[in-house]
Amino acid sequence: GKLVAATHNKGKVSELRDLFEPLGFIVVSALDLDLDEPEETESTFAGNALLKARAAVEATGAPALSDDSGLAVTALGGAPGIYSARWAGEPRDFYRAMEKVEAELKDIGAVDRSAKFVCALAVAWPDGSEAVFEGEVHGQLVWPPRGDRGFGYDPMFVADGETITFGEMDPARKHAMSHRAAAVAKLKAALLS
Ligand code: ITT
Repeated sequence: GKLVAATHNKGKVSELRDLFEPLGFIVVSALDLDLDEPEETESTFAGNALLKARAAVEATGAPALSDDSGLAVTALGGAPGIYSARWAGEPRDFYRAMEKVEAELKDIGAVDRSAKFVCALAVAWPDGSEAVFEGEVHGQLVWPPRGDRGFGYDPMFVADGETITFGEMDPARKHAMSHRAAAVAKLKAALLS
């Protein structure tokens, strides 16, 4: 069936397509449909994901899938967290956002460079039912950033057990280990149970 990817982020649309089309869904994005972007007023990834999925169901009448995600840096108390997109400013410049992470780590003389990506995936159906699933991937931040694949903070993130950044990694490999993949695995398990 048709599934609306309730996101305006091209990197997410392409990852959600890769992850859901093999399951038989036709993924149409909020960009394709020119949907309004709801204001993210909740204080958690899960809350914002549900808010975006509900808004897309209301606008389209079709089932919707949303993704709220971000980078949580241990030494920065979990920042930028739910504000990860906003740290890039307007128009979005993720090099600047990565520089800001690095500058804040430098300011506090952080030795701990651990971080995690978090992804909350929400599904909402026209009958009002909904569900949300969270996934994480832990790693270390490197400077300078490396690689031009992926999106967002990928060029400064090396997942535990890896030597290259998500920005250098083959997308299929990133999809097999990412926070988004972990959330998708939970979602699949729930939908198929
Ligand atoms: P939508 O709300 O329209 O989905 P957005 O980009 O505003 O798009 P978020 O509010 O969830 O989405 O912000 C997520 C940010 O976290 C995203 O812009 C990236 O900077 C970062 N992020 C999330 N997943 C990532 C990934 O797999 N790799 C790198 N950065 C990621």
